[in-house]
Amino acid sequence: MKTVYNARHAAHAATHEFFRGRLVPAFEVPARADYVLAAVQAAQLGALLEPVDHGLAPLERVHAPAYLRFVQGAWAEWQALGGEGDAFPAVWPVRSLRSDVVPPSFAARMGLYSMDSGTPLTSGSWEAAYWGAQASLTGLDQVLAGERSAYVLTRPPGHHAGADFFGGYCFVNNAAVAAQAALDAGLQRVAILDVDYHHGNGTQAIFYDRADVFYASLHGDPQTEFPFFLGHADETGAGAGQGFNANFPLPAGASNEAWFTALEAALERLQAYAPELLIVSLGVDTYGGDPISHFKLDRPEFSRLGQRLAAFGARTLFLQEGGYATEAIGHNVVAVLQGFEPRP
Ligand code: Q9C
Ligand code: ZN
Repeated sequence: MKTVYNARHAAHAATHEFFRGRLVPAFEVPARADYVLAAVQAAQLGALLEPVDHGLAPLERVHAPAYLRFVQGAWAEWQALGGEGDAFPAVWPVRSLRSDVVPPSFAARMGLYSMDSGTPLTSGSWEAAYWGAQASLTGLDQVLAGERSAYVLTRPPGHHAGADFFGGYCFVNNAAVAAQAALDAGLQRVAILDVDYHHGNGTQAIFYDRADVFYASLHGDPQTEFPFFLGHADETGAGAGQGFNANFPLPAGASNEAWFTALEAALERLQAYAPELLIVSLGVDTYGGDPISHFKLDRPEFSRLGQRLAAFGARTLFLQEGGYATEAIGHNVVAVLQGFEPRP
């Protein structure tokens, strides 16, 4: 399996994030991708490709152009204001406040275009996220050209980013960009299977009223887990998209048996949909040793996941999402990919 590696991921390097009233060392760090790259190379998984630039247009198919422009210029604005550390939002247009007027104040726009205070915006956030989307499009090109599968190694992750907001460590929704590009290339049914520990609220919302992208997700129950405000089982799609969204929330601490039972239920729905392409939002924060998540998967389970996805039989594009047990995520990701495509 070929890997498209976004080397510019390292431009996004947050030092700290807020946690229980303190700034703590950031969880979503460049070393994550370094460890995955080392593991992919050690396993001799296949060729490493660089991202090919497809421009801004494919990002604008799923994100509001004004939002993308904001993220692109945010660091310069923050610097001009005298911001010293990474940039964080401080105010949000919640219920009873207006979000239909866009004040020129940076603080106002930082809040308008974000969902949480846990996502530091740094000097290189845009560069890293832009090239992550390009890497995703490059991986899609490989699969559309006949590869059975491809893996996109990038960060920051994407699945929490909505059409016009960042959050959950995500700025550009790579899975959504790739899914839309696949449709624009002529496909008619694309499925996204999100196995990250967290519900991919951005991906769900982007395709919620559409039938051409089926979104299925297994995740920690939003009653107790981030992103809290989306990911419940009764979210089944709206309008033309009714029936094309399927959530499988599991309690924190769920057993591996429960996780694989939910995986079967999700795959059953996807099989009925018969997608021409399967995009896997591959977060490995489902790992038992993950510092911010509460499932219990380990190497054998990641390998079993890869095997099961191979048996599903679709052309498959794997996109890297979360996973914060930094030194372990390379082995966990490689277990999935080698389970999918055992070495000859
Ligand atoms: N101190 C992804 O896995 N906040 N995002 C956690 C921990 C948000 C995770 C707080 C976690 C977002 C792509
Ligand atoms: Zn996650």
